[in-house]
Amino acid sequence: MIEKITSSQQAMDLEEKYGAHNYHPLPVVLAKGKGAKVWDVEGKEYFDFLSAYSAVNQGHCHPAIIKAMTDQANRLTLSSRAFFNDALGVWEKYVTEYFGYDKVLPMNSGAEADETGLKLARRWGVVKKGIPNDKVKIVCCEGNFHGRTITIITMSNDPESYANYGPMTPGFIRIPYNDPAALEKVLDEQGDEIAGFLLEPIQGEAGVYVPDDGYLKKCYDICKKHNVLFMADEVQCGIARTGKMLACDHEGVRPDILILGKALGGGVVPVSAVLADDDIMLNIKPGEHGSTFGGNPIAARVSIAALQVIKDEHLMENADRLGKIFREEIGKIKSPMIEKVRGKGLLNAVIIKPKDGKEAWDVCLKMRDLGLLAKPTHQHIIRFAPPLVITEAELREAIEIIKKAIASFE
Ligand code: IF1
Repeated sequence: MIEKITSSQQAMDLEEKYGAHNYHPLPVVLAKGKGAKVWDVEGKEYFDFLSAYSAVNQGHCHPAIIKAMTDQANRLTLSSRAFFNDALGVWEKYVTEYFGYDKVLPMNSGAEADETGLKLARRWGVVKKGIPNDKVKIVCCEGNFHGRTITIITMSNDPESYANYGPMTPGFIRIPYNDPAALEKVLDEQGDEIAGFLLEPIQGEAGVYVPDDGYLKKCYDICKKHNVLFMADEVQCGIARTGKMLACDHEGVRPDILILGKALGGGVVPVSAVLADDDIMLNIKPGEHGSTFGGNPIAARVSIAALQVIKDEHLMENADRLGKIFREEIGKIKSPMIEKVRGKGLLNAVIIKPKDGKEAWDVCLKMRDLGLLAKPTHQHIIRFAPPLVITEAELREAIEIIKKAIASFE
């Protein structure tokens, strides 16, 4: 029997009883979304300040993206890569010109794109740099988040990600983030066996950790000196989120391997991708990598629309301008609970100092009651990342809600 949801509680009860308990969601049940707003089952309106972890940069149910999906869905949804289809090549040309690379490899989730990036780097290291196949290594960073597969959690130093999942994958070296000297040291010592350096230009899950100015460029130059690929995971901080098309653009760095996901599909269907030039991309030969849905016609058409919206609606500029207002206004809040606000563009976070036993989770519950949805990462940090289509008026209204929520704990 297919249940009809008539209350939020009913929906939460179903998930509790029948769903795996692999999340601890904020107690709110979304039923509708439009632009920067969402509504729950009872019709209460909220500002969405998570944007599905930056997958909904273009706003909920953007008409142009939905139209691209429905038009294609009524023609051909999936061909698999066993055959060609009349949408993938169009997307491949569009997206490689959009970001300036020779080739693109389409996947679905961000984790799959990161795994693909790791395979491309290792393959390049073995066949082009001449690293022995059983010795090839990748350098990654403390505090990273690149997804949830067993190889990816191997890179993690967060027990919530890696603990008790059995043996990890060999071939990874982790160094401190925001520390070019640490990269220089490991490449000086082991560079001959290192194929790539993988990092998030801004660490999202770690709590919107923005590295020092110049960090990306210094690391890029160190990688070039040691013939190591610079690999940027822009799954969360890419696609205009930080006020530039890519977070690497703030420093004029062009990654050798660019990893995209989330808003690449406009928050409508899963679309992820790896972009690279021929010298890296063409080392994977036909039949050596792929996925059932990777590059499907709906994903291709939706992604073109999703990327076009970013340009047509000047969402980079909007993110840059409104992000500055957000950090300035939140920075003015006089409260012992506000320890720090940090971020770039509309990827921001506020570090909450607990007060009288109340912490970030309680602030998020209060903001929910007042009509704004956000969620803590790592207990004391609240990430604030609204859709990039938010208007200045909506942003200022949302800031007032944040102020009111904080004031309620005074
Ligand atoms: C969860 C975190 C954010 C990502 C970066 C790759 C991926 C992600 C930089 C993998 C995904 C999501 C996953 C989701 C919650 C969310 C998250 F808290 F997990 F870490 F945003 F910070 N690279 N991040 O941020 O992409 O396979 O999920 O499509 O797993 O709880 P995915």
